[in-house]
Amino acid sequence: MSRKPSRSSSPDLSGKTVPEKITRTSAELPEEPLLADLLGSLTSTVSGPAHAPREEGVLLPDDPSLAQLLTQKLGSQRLAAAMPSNLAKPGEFGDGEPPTGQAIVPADDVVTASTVQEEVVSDKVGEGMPPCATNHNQGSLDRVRVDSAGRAITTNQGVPVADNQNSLKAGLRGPTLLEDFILREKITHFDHERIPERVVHARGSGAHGYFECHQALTALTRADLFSEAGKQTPVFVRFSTVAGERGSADTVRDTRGFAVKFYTRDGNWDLVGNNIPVFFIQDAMKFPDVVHAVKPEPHHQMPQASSAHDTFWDFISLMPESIHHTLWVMSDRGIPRSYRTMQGFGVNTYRLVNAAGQSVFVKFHWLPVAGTHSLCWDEAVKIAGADPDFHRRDLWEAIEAGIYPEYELALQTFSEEQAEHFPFDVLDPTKLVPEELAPLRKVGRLVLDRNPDNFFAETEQVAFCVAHVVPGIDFSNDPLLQGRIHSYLDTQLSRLGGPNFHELPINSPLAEVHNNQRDGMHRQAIARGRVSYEPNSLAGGCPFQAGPAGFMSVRETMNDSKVRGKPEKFADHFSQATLFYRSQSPVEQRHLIAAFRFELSRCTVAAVRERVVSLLRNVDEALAAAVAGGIGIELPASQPPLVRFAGESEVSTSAALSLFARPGDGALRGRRVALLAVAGVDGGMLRATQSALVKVGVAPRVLSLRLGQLAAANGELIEVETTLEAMPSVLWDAAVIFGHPLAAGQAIGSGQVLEFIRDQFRHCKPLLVIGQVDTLRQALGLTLSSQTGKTPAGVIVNDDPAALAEAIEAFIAALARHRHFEREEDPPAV
Ligand code: HDE
Repeated sequence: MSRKPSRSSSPDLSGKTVPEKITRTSAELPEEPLLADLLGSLTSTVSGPAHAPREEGVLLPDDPSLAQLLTQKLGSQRLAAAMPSNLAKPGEFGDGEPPTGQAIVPADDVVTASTVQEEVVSDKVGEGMPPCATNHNQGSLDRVRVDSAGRAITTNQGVPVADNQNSLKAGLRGPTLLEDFILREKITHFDHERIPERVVHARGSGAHGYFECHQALTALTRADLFSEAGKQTPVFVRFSTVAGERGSADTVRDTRGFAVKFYTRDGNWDLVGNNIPVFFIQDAMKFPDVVHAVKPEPHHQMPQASSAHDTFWDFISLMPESIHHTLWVMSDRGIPRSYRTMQGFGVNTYRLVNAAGQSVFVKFHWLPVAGTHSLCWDEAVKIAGADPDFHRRDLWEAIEAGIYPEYELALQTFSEEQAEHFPFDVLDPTKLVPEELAPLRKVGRLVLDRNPDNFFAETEQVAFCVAHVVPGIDFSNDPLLQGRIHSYLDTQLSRLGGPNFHELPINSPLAEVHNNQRDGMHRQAIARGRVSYEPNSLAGGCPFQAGPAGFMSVRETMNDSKVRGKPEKFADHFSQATLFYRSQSPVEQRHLIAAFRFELSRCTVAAVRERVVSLLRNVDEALAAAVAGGIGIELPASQPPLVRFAGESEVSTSAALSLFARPGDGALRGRRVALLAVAGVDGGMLRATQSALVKVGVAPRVLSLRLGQLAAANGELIEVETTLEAMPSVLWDAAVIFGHPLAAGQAIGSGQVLEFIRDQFRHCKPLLVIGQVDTLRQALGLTLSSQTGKTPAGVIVNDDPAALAEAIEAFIAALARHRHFEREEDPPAV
């Protein structure tokens, strides 16, 4: 039996050395004449030959177990004696910094062991005494990853299963026996495979990645992840919709969740944000109401994942503070093209705190490097049928293909004094801070470069919690944020079945976890020793209070009455809604109006529809008039606004609020382009187009009516990669149409081809028509000509093989613009 060397110092939570003044070892303490007493007490607890007679004095017995026991008992006495009082106690009073706790390292590791038989080694109990001061229940996910290559099936007890096809029966045609523990274990586990889905944000997709800090931000924050340029911190990100159930479609109109878990050296920080910078409500008290209003109506559980129903608009129209967020959801932000192309926002105001305890307010922003791009509503609806996993698939496929989604983290920081001069309250989550008042500062980048191994174990079981902050990040008094601090931890208790969800591998921090919390459902950590309280002397005071090295809340003077109410500035519900609407381009405004028209057309109660319009009159008269016209009603009187602040620093339009303000880096990686062809296609032109697109990072796929091979005009056989049935128009960003054979042959008569071309056109996607413009004319009923200049925006026609390269170049430029809304019509002619 070999002993491991004792520790010489005790690491604190972040691996730093504990300040010398509080680290003493009991070996340095004066010897005390306790052995004789000890041996006396041993004889009452230990039987066997090692009973040392009292008079034999202090010699350690030959029996190693007894020697261990003696060392433990003696060491324990000394450890306890080394702490004659609780030196930290006086520091608990007054409002100074919390003192660092006392920590005394025992002379021997066995002193704090649960059992002196810890030295016993086995495959199960391990290699004997563990390296102390560590929590082995944490670490990379490698420790729990399972692979069954070359393995036989076993039960959960590891018993090999001889027959995984048949249950145990009394005769081949007889009843199944209760004795069949293998069948019962398998079925029982299956019966319990589901856990409650999230109350909100049930539908989501996740990925691993890292955050890399651009420059040290130590003047602003002591948060470890911002401590030096180039520092990388592992992250897990989950994107989600809000209203729909776990199996609902991705492309519904909704706010999107953008939750990031940073596994920092000082513990986990969860930045649980959305793709919209403001929220519906101003106080946590109203969250259950807004969620109940938007969720399917309780009597018939309809509609799924949609706000287009009476209860939602009833609530919104009575809650004017919600109109700003509602405008954002009705804009194209509510139907993003991809998780890779949407912004993220922390929404609530937080604080950054530096090592000196000084703090500034901060708003967090995620800026997608690929730019902000959205879908068209008609397209989003059709995608929900064609591929309900559209966003999940896009994220997964992009990462698998090495096209790593990337976002810049930008901060808006401002002091309390600056905030006081803003015409809105920064504690009001229905307000944003215009970039004109506080510019964005890019401080790092988030890269998602690894798909999860297992959706349930990672994406479903990940538990984000607004209360997970680290030293250097703190809360503001935003009443919504304050409520969130409670809600997230609370919800995990029922969703993940108890208080130990932090031990699930995806949730466990990389930073060391040491505390006296014990037991509970599904406990995994095996805490060593008999001490589970603080202060203690029997474990040398450990784990001890970290003092100023730990998380310290920003010191804030409070001198006010206990009240329920809102600050006055919270009453301005419309200034920023107006700012948002007026900052949208005409195209975006059109889309927004159409979204209101659609949603309200689905409302069955006329008074609710009218009330929404009466609210919109306070935002913008033209908007209200357009929506009223869209649903066929007269303009109702406007709702009386409470107040409207138009302070000097308020901005009337903010370019950054338009989706078009951030087109991205123009890279085409990850765009889906269809090469629509039928037999007889010009093989040379198809190949030339294909390779030109591959060169710019697009993976074009040959699309036709049926799978198999196409015989090109030059005799070449071209593999069809997918079909119009499997991947209709809405699943592509752009298309190249090889016109001649389509026009000449039977294919153009196919409704699917016509529909494909029509939808590509209607959704304003780039189109390259090679060979025969008649194809388009037939499909769209439009007169097109490359010569007469009548070609609509984003449509490139090429009927001259010599000019193919030029046409492809123009198509690539059109693709980089994503959509060509100049050709959009409402209602659509095509
Ligand atoms: Fe959440 N929210 N929320 N929320 N939220 C949850 O926590 C809640 C709010 C957000 O991918 C729940 O684990 C309250 C704002 C995201 O797992 C729950 C209030 C913002 C996610 C909860 C809010 C969010 C959640 C449900 C008002 C944008 C999904 C399941 C006081 C900044 C995280 C869960 C994931 C999830 C409560 C308002 C974002 C019930 C009480 C504002 C992205 O705890």
